[in-house]
Amino acid sequence: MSAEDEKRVVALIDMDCFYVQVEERENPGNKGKPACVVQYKKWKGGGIISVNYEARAQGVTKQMRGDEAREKCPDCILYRVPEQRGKADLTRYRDGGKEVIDVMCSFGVVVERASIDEAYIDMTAVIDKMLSDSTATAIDLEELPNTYFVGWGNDTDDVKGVHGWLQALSEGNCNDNDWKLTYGAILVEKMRAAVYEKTGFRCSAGISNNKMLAKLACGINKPNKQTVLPFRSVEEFFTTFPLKKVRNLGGKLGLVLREEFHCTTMADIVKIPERVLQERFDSKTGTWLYWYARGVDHESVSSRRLPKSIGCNKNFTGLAALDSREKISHWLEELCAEVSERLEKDRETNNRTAKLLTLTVRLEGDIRPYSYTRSIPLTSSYEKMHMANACLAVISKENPCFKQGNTRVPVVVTCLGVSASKFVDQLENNSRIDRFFVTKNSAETNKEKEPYAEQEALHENDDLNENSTDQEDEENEFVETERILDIEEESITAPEPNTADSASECTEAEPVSVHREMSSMPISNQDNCGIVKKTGFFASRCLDKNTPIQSAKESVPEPAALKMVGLQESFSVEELFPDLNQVDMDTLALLPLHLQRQVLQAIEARKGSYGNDKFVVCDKCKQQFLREEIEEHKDFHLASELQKEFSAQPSTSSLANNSKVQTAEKKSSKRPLKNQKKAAKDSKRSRTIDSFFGSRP
Ligand code: TTP
Repeated sequence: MSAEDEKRVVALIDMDCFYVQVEERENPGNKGKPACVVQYKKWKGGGIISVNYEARAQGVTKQMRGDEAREKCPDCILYRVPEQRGKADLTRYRDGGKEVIDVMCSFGVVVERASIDEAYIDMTAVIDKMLSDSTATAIDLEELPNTYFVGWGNDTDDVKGVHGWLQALSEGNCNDNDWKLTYGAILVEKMRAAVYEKTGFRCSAGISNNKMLAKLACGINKPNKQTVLPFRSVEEFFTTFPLKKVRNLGGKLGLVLREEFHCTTMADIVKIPERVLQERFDSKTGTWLYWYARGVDHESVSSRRLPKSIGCNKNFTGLAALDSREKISHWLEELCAEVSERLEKDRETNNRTAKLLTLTVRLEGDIRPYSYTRSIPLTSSYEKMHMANACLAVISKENPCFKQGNTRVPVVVTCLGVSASKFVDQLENNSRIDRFFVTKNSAETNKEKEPYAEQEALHENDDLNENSTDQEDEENEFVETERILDIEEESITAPEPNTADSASECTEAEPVSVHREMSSMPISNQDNCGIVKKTGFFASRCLDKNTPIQSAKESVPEPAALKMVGLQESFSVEELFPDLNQVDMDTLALLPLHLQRQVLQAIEARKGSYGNDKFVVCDKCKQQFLREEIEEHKDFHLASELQKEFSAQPSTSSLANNSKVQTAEKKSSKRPLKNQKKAAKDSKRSRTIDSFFGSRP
């Protein structure tokens, strides 16, 4: 490990028996008594998902059912996870987790929420400041009341190792990193005390130089304790530490190491040459693993206090498996109703909007189960039926029986998951169009101001997890465990430090898993699903359908002073115009030419997808119109002709308006945006007059 690796001070803070603590806070009279939280109750008292330490002392474990817990410990209190819409309602646990995060954030450290009850903390800046201010002097033993030092304890007078450690510090037998970790430990003691004082919850922590070591250290001493893992103790510690308990090595990568290389501890991996690891995996993963086995992990703690995704899932085992379109549709609605509610609350509280919906489906398959994940762009509407219908459309597309209009599903669904992610700042989202029209300088400034963009790219399936105990559930029993977790990547590659992205990242434990990038169905554009079309920013600006679709050539040329921000790639035509049937031509004219062309092409393509008989060409203006709109449109021509006959003034056609716009623009090129808006307004006004005539042939 280089000095670079010792620069950071990182902690993982994990709540002790979290769900039980949340329940105990609601029922203070029960504190100190053995208790568990169970999910669902029909079969054998429900599945246990959290056990307090009093119950653990009496032999109760998470692997048991409620009834077994009572057999072991008759006094054991069984709290049940509340239910809503036939599934677990985790609101009170989520809210509890958020309270804890708020306390941590008040310490000025970088906080990355990793799951419902865990967060990584990077304290480097705060500690460096303490050390440079020389406020760091002698350390009092009382400042570390619950701290353990790995590799420094003994079985007799210094179990925690704190005496030995502090003595080494006072004798100068230490380096900068040792001081940093010690001050980190003091800070974490304070944070944990504050969490208890403000929320009433106890937690444990691990303190070291990186995420992997901090996580590992956290599990060593629980509950209500914290453990420092100094880098100098890592080598020895790894000689016995099982690799399957190490973050990122619990999945397939760990399996290969165990089965092919016969590694059981981290020290076993150290014996494998880097070249061999590179050959078996790939060059990047091999090198990463080589260093990881030596305690080196460069993954940074990214500032994130809000979850990267909001979602829920439900298992349907045995006879409860979904074997008809109706059942699937019903449960999609239930799941989407929950997600929708939580998204609305999130939008209100955190001023952000999700842009992607990820559907995960597990099927029972002919030979073995398999699952797939599909992503659907999400417009600003969180309406549950929009989402449910879009998901159903995806499932219908995947399932040939649905395509044939068959109501029976040949492959039954055993798990459904719906999760929204890719959050963007609400204000930013509302003014997406404005971002097309900024001057070059402000475009650059905007870019600098977008720390969110990086966070948007992150995606974590923290809501989608299922417990293996589900397999043993009885027929007709809907048993599930829903949990917000820092799910480990299952692929056999080195994890990308903080660049984990995309909805296709969804981790699936099933043998066959199909991942595809984006579905081609924007959520607000799925006519076959009966989705309300007027959604998104442009909905409020939609004009009457009589507006003929003009060619890009006729619209306002791109003013030289207006530059596209380097963000255009992130806007799809669907995002800009969720309903291509109702494109506002004034607004379209304000876009750069190449985008206008894209939109017009999309409109053309859309017409094609309707089938030719849906459209007819007006013999007067040669524009295409929906069949049902053509009569109304002909009235428009009739009215215009009448108007011409009665008036000596030239017609107020849209072409005339466009030329007005161009003239106005030439006159005052200094304020092109204002002029364009004004021109657009004029155009709108005159079209209203035309529409008036149009309605009176
Ligand atoms: P854990 O951190 O694994 O467990 P815990 O907090 O109950 O106990 P401790 O950390 O002290 O050992 O899980 C955090 C919460 O996640 C837990 O309180 C309940 C929930 N959970 C599930 O919903 N399903 C599960 O399968 C598990 C293991 C936990």
